[in-house]
Amino acid sequence: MTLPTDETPATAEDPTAPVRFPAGFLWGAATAAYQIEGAAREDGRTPSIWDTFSHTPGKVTGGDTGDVACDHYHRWRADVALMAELGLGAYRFSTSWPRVQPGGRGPASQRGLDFYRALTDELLAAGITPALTLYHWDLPQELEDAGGWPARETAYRFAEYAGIVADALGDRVELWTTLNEPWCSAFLGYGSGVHAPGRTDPVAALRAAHHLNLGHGLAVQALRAALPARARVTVSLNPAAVRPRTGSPADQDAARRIDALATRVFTGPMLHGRYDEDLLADTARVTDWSFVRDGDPGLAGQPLDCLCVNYYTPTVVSTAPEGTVPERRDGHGAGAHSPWPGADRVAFHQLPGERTAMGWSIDPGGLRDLLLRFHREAPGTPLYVTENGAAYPDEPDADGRFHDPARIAYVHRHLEAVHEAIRQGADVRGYFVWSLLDNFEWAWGYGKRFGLVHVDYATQRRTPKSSAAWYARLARSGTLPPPA
Ligand code: IFM
Repeated sequence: MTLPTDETPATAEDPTAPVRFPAGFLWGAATAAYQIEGAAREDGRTPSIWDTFSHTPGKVTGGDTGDVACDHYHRWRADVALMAELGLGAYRFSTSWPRVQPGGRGPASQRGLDFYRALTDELLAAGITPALTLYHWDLPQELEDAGGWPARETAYRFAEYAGIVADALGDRVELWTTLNEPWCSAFLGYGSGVHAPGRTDPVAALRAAHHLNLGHGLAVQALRAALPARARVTVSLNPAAVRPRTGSPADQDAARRIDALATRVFTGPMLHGRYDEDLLADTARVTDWSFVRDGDPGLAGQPLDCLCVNYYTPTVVSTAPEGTVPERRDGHGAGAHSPWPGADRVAFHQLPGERTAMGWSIDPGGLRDLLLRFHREAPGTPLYVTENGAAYPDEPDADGRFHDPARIAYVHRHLEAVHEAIRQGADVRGYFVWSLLDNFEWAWGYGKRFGLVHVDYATQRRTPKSSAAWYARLARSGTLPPPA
């Protein structure tokens, strides 16, 4: 009999074997500027749409804002030290557009750029690879006042900002992401209105989606012009793992329509330089798409060095009768305004079984399927999981420690799914847990905790949870132990 060794790759048939990830696999954690930085009015930073939105009564649970958040703007050095203790190989963060380019036009703020220079230098000194996202939802308010993402001009402004950041940090950052989850920016920001800027106009949502695609393409061009050849340029999408509730043709058609609006509206232009005919037909009664100019989809389809997937929960759909109240796909339940223009007769469902504190059902197979889909759609392109994680209530024990076995189990199961995708041929190069720290969870405020590290917002004390120690062991060994 041959006993498995540490070198033996785990197989689907042998669930007890340790799961070993490829050499060089990047183990990271992710955050975003508005969710952690605070210092909202310091050093020349001007308001973003999230400052305006969070200060509007009724928009964010508890009236929470990102004014202080995790105070990372002042505590970044200690936070990097914490990352080093956790043995992280990489740290994904975003630059705040209104901190770098106040008002979204004109000259850069040297103080803003200095902050990110110091942060990236500290990361590099600690042996942690910086992974920079240019846009994680904090559009300068002035650009929203001028029309926001539904306006074509915003795409050009975004490319200018991308060039500014690349000029300043191109010598020290290799991994560059243009947009984070443009679906949320377009459809939650301008469709259902549960995210900033809170508009509820289906045409604006589709216009925003197009200008995010265009802005991505223009930004890739600006990055290529400014960055050294070794830099890698990518985008972080949150494609939906859509499951029809039954095999009926009607449910399958509901799944097709949601797949078009959740995923192909971005992967069409970005990967293939086109909008799919069925998407255009499904949305024809909302808009004729005349805001798309000749050549735009091709411009959006710039070659990318890798592709990034963010995944939390599956999207289970069925067809529904006319007048069904639409789902918002953000844990906020049903609402008056749909983030799905042209797909109103669709009902959304959770899977039976366990859910996270967001109310999201757990289906690691969705992550595997999305990685394999991107592997098929963009053959030869390396893939990263740039967000995956879970919110849980995380109460301290009598000694003030945070035990979070449910989060460990969640990440464990999703990493098994990543490994399964690798086994089936996907070239997955890294995984970033969401999130390093508990932080401002958008319309949910501070009530939802995703961090490996607990943050006491009254004192800003950071306390690593047991998931942090577990993840640190994983990052050091590259091997997922059998489930506890
Ligand atoms: O906190 C967010 C993050 O900003 C974007 N992706 C999903 C996370 C959890 O909701």
